[in-house]
Amino acid sequence: MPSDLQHFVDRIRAGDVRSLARAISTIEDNRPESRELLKSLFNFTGRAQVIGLTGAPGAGKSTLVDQLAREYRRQERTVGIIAVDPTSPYTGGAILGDRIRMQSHHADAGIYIRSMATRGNLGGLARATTDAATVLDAAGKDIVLIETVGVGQDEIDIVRLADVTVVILVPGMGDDVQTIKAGIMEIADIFVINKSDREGADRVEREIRSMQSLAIRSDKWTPPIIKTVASEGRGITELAAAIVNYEQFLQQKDLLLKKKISSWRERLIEMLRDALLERLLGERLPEEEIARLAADIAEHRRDPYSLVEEIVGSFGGNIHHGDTETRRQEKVRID
Ligand SMILES: Nc1nc2c(ncn2[C@@H]2O[C@H](COP(=O)(O)OP(=O)(O)OP(=O)(O)O)[C@@H](O)[C@H]2O)c(=O)[nH]1
Ligand SMILES: [Mg+2]
Repeated sequence: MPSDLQHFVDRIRAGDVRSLARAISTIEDNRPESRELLKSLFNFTGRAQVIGLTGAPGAGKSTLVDQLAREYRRQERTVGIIAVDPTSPYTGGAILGDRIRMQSHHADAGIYIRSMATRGNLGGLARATTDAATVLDAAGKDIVLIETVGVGQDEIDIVRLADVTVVILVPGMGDDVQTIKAGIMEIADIFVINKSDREGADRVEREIRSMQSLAIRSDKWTPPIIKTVASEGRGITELAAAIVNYEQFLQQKDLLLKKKISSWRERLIEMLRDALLERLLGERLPEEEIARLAADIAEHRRDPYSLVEEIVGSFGGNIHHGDTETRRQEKVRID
């Protein structure tokens, strides 16, 4: 390993705040050096407990994350927080509020807070967030909390990769449970009804219960429902205890490793898809070629089904050093 990379890795492992910031920016921008970095960091990961928290805009996620972080600090555990910026513009004010609220931890070296920009490239967000969690894990954070707004598939993908997924609902949003995307209800290991100081918390609880009675999870876990008032710090110890319970359940049943294997399976497929596509587009099919093929299809000179078969079929093992002869043959096959 080059000595500057070694030094960078050492700084990150020591939890140096500026190195963490730089590492995550490199990942966020998907710069090539981020891969070398992640390769070196991977050996030092696998210790942190990653907790994903998701819910509708304004549900109180940041307030809850903030309180949970306090709770973990009381238990003398170090915490990394990744707040994935919501894309919806109307939550802009709340984000600013987050930053100010979260400043209260600023003096505490045991907490590192980072927000991830969506950068308009949603596909890369799940990758960037999980890789950022890897960095915080390598930095020795005991707990990594990831906050996302549960509005899109990408956000669901992010929290699904966490060890524990907390779905936050609030009372008073009409037929809340029914209108919340089915996908987000299914990923909950723990439900939180935040803003339980408001009317209707019991009704939300009943709705979750009736929904749960319809679908039994394959691991037989029944997600508990925890009522919180995050703004007053109520219900936070109960939530922390529910997280411990779930962890213990996973351990007893030997499910933690299974869960990790299944999420790595998904991540691996995603990484392969990205890498193969990048290579395919970069080496074989430049933008003009894609445009030309697309025009061929649009004008019915070619059918897309055989085209894809041909391209994928030609994408063999000689990607690295495909000689001109092979390339020419492949070109003939494609044209
Ligand atoms: N009444 C009440 N208000 C709360 C509670 N928890 C949070 N809030 C308030 O709800 C508002 C939104 O809280 P946030 O923590 O910013 O919510 P969020 O889900 O992170 O919001 P986005 O990140 O913008 O989606 C703030 O004004 C909080 O003070 C609660 O338990 N009860
Ligand atoms: Mg927030």
